[in-house]
Amino acid sequence: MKIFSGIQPSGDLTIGNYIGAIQQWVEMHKDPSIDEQLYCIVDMHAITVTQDPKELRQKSREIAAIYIACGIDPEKATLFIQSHVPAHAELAWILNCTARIGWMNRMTQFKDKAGKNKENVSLGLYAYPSLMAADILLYDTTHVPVGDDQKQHVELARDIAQKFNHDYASDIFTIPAPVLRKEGARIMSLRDGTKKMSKSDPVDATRINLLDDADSITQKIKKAKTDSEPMPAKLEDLKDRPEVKNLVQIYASCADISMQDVLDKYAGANFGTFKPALAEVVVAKIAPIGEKVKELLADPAYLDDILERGAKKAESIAKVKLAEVYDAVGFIPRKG
Ligand code: ATP
Ligand code: LTN
Repeated sequence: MKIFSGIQPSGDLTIGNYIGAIQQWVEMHKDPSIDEQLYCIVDMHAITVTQDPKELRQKSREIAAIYIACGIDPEKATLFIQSHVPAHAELAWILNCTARIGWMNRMTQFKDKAGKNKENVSLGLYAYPSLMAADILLYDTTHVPVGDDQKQHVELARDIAQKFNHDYASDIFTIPAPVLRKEGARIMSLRDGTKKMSKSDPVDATRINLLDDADSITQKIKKAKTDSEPMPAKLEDLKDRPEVKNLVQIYASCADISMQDVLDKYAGANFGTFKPALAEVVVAKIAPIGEKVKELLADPAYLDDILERGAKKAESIAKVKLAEVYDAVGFIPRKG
């Protein structure tokens, strides 16, 4: 098994990114059937919407620190910055020529992000899924652990890989599969249980940031939308209570128990009891991450060294795959 995943260095990482993506990656460290794990900081994806260059640089290092603070071991996984390995952009161009416009038009994330502004967003935002396919396909990735919102993009990467292999009568690309958590693949906004919690939401109160302090976490949970019923006893009773379901989900993930375990503990309780208990488990999980990130950011040379080693390792794999692709499409190799 080969694993690849990534996060954009845009905005502050949320507990949704942690539960949906990073927590899965950390758990994968224990799986002996995994041969290779690569976790990328996808800065080239981030510039598909406007970014402040200074902030982008700072966030890219911060994400590296967050990966490590959350438990990703740089000795077990390759951590690197996407723009350090040019093969990603190079393969993305080739895949732009394999992917079909009709496939891109089906991507719901583009529709959501472009909204009514479709004519005025960047071409990069539209082409983004083929860059993501390049990220995945360069490394013979078999499994891509992501949150629910990225499933469609991984499925598109499969379609692109299959079409390329077919068009060039080759088996150059391994066909990847998305890996989603059974519970927690989609953490919702604290203010609207039908909307994904997102680091680019303009309202900070909708999310818990991984670098929030204990006070703001407690305040945000206190003000999170709920309803006037007490906590239910059965999972099916959460069906029409998306906000409550989301809080139970967050509790379960942070305390490492099932959602049913949470209900067994709090059935019949009101939110005056449940919310402070939830804040406590979230703070216990998140606060140490913030502390560790601060320590790591105080030593940029250490982080840069890990990222440089990661880029070298990633490049050595990516280069070989890109050369196979160039050969298959009919590009003449350079003499020297
Ligand atoms: P944005 O809203 O700015 O697009 P994002 O919060 O969705 O950002 P990404 O960089 O797009 O963050 O996502 C990184 C990873 O985190 C992906 O695997 C994505 O599926 C996962 N993820 C993001 N938000 C959530 C969420 N609310 N619940 C579960 N997983 C999530
Ligand atoms: N598009 C993803 C980030 C991403 C990614 C990837 C995830 C870019 N390349 C490759 C998994 C594999 C997002 O979360 N917005």
